[in-house]
Amino acid sequence: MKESNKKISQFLFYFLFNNIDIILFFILVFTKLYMYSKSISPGYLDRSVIIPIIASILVFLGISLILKEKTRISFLYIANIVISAMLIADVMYYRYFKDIITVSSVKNAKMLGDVSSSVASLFNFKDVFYILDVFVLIPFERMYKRLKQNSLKISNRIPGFLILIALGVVVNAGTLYNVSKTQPTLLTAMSNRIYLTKMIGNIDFHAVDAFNFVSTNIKNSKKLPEERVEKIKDFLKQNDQQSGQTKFQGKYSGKNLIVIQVEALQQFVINQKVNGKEITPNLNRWIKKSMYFDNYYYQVAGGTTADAEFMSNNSLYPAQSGAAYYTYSGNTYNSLGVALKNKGYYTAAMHGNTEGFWNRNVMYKAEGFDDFFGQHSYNVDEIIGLGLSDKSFLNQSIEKMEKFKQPYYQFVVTLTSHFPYDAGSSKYGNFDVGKYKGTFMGNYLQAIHYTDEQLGNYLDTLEKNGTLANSVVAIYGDHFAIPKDKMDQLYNFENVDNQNDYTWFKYQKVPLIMHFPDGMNSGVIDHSYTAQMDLYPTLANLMGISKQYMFGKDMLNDKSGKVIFRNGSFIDGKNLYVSWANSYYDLATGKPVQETAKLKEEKDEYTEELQYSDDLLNHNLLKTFLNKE
Ligand code: GP9
Ligand code: MN
Repeated sequence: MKESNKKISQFLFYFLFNNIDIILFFILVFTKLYMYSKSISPGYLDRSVIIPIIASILVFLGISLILKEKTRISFLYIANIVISAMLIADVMYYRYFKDIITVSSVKNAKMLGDVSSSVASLFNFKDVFYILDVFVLIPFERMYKRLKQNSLKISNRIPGFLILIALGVVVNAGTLYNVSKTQPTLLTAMSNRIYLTKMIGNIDFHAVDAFNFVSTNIKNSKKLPEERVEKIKDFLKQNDQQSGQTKFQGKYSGKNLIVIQVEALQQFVINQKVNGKEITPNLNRWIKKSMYFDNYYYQVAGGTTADAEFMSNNSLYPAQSGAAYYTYSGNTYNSLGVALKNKGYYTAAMHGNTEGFWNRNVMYKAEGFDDFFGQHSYNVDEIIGLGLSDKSFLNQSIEKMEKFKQPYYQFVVTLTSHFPYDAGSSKYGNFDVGKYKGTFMGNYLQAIHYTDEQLGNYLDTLEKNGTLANSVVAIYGDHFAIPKDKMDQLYNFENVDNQNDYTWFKYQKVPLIMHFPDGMNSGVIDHSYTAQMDLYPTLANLMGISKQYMFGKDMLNDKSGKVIFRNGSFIDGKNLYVSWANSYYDLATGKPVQETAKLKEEKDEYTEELQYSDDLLNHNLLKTFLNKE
């Protein structure tokens, strides 16, 4: 008995002695990663993150097991240093941006001026705990390496290596698969990095981010043949002069420009009633004093809100997958902000959510904004849903713009009418939607009614204080509010029986309202087919900027009705092509149309146009084009 006890304790001693580096690494790194996950989840931490945390540690341990013992000790020690340093950087970045560091944000560090200048002030004494062990362990690491022999042969090291790596990889892949099933675009578009990190842990997040970065770079590393570059340039040159007309050119040169992108503002709510009351009484009122485009389509893809911003400010198609705001944030742009800045404008972007959401903190710099007023720049005194309420946000924005140097370009992105439409279900939703109360549709109507009221106040104040007499204003919705899986509620609300792809498309419009200082085209409703890609060329013409390298059209001069969607669907002014069904409809009657040689040609041409935009983004061609001028 005694003998066996002795044997057990001997075994334990040797086991501990032989593996203490592994055990310590596991305990320390797990504690740090878990501490970090807790720190970015001030409200509630989903404990299931423990699984990917452990799985990612297993991968490190697996790699270490293939190494000779002395090397293994060094490897684990250095890995601990690297992970600790990464966590400290992440903790500090989170403190400022409420977001996670990405490879592209580091690469574009110059764009993060405001945070790099205050690194010291972001450091908190508590952060020392993430790295304290590294110093404490210095003598231990040295001594242990001296005592330890490189006794294990490679054949003895392989099994442990294989088992741990396989376990780590399989469990991690499972976690990522689950995320991609519930939120298909989250891993590639990385819209909400905090949420993603809370689900998959810090190490997995950085691995996915690095993977995205490397794969985009590999994809784009092949140089584009010179002829292709020239072809794209020629196409854009021709497209820029497409209409051959220059009506209203420079008409508002020197005026301020205010662009308001409204969250989930779909067109069907405009001039529509529920329970006998107007849903958007304020926008309806302003439409009468403005020019209104009632066939304006949203063209967003994987980047939703960010895509709407991207198109409106650049007239470039959204990325083929993911979000251009993330994947192409290191590119050079000829944005509205850049062009107006070159004309001596002050440029500011404003949004009541955390700065890092949709990578805005990086992208706004690339798009030529002098300042980005995100959540940090506001007094966050009222939160609804994702962030600062539109009411507080717009009121504070007025105070800020009063201090702007004129002329200015102000780009405002609202937030409260975002799904899950909390403005509707909360105390703010006092709008009586009758029988729709408590439904998805009812909540949306209440939320958009709330935002309409805030926009009304905003515009009324700007009118009273004289701003509008000196400014061009454009207001549009970013994308759908009612997703496809809730289309029954939409059709029911709109009393639609004929439910086909044509009908679905008819409802994928957002309003575009343009208000001019001299009341030009006030009350005019333009029915031509237009879309988000067309905003920049139209504004460029009005503000006296040359239309250059834009895929969209100037809506006031080009009535071709051409609209191309990211999935290959298109409108050519007469027909609608639905790419997923490979079918055509007559736009006026809604009747199906057979493919003709001309339609086929158009289809190929428009597919090519999307590829031009992809090539331009993948190879940062605007940098080349602009440098050559
Ligand atoms: C968040 C907001 C929402 O800041 O813009 O983006 P969305 O989920 O609508 O794409
Ligand atoms: Mn949105």
